[in-house]
Amino acid sequence: MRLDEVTITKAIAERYFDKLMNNLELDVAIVGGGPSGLVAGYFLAKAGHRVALYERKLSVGGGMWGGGMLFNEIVVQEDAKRLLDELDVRALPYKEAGYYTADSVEAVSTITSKAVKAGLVVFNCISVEDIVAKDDRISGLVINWTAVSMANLHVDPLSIRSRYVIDATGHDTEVVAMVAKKAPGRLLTPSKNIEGEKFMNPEEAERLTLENTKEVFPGLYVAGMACNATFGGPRMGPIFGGMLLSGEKVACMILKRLSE
Ligand code: 48F
Repeated sequence: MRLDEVTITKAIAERYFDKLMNNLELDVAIVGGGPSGLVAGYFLAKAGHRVALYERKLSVGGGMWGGGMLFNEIVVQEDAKRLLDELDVRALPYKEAGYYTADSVEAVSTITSKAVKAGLVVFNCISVEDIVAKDDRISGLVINWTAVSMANLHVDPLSIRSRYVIDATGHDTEVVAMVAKKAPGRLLTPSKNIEGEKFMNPEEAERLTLENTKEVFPGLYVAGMACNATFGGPRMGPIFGGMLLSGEKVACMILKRLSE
C-alpha cells in the first residue's frame, strides 16, 4: 500500500469535522479538563448523554500532572478512594490511615481514557471565551482556538448550544466570572457575586468543595476548585479527593435535572 499525503489530510479533516458537527447541540458542556471536569464527563457520558469538554491547553489534566510542587504524586483521602477504584487508578495506602497516593501521570491518563471511552468528547486547544444566555438562562458557549487568543488575533468565535454547562476551570472560575461581568449581582452566591478563594486549609476546603458543587446561575454549575473560588472556600493544595467527588456530584445533580 502506498501512503498518500492528501488521503491522510482528508481523513483528519473529515473526522474532525464530523466530531465538531455532531457536538454542536449538547446535553452538557464542560469547560476545563482538570480532575473535576474529567470525572464529571465520565459519569455523564457513561449515563448515555451527549457531553463534550473544552480544554484550553493541548493536554487535559489541569493541575493534576504536577502533583505537589512537581513531585508527580497525588494524595486522595479515604472518602474518594472508591472513585480511584471505579476509574482503574491504582491507589497505594500511605502509612497514616486514610491517606492514599497515586501516580499523577497514571491518574490523568487513566481517568481521561475511561472518560473518553465512556463517550466524552474532548476538544483540546479550544478556549471558552464567552457564554450564550437566553431567557436569563445559560444556553451555550462561545468558543475559539486558543491559538487565536495567544497570537492576539482579531478573529470572531463560534458557538455551541448546551442544556447545561459546568464551569470546571479551577482557581480562576472563568465561566462564572464571565456571567458575573455581564450580569452583575445575579449569581446564586451569598453576595450575588464571586466570593473569592480563601487561604489554604485542606480540611475545610475539601468539605466546602463538595458542599459548594452546585448551580450558580440558571443552567450553570460549578465543580472542583471553581466551587471554592465562586463560593469563598479555601484552597487545599495537592489533595485531590474533593476534585473527584465534586465531579461525581455535579454529574449526579445534572443527571437528575436531565431526567426531569
Ligand atoms: O485547575 P484544574 O486542574 O481544575 P480542577 O478540576 O482541579 C484543581 C486541581 O488541579 C488543583 C487543586 C486541588 O487539588 O487545587 O488546582 O478544579 O483544571 C482546570 C482546567 O481548565 C482549563 C485549564 O487549562 C485547566 O486545564 N481552562 C481554564 N479556563 C478555560 C479552560 C477556558 N476559558 N476554556 C477552556 N479551558
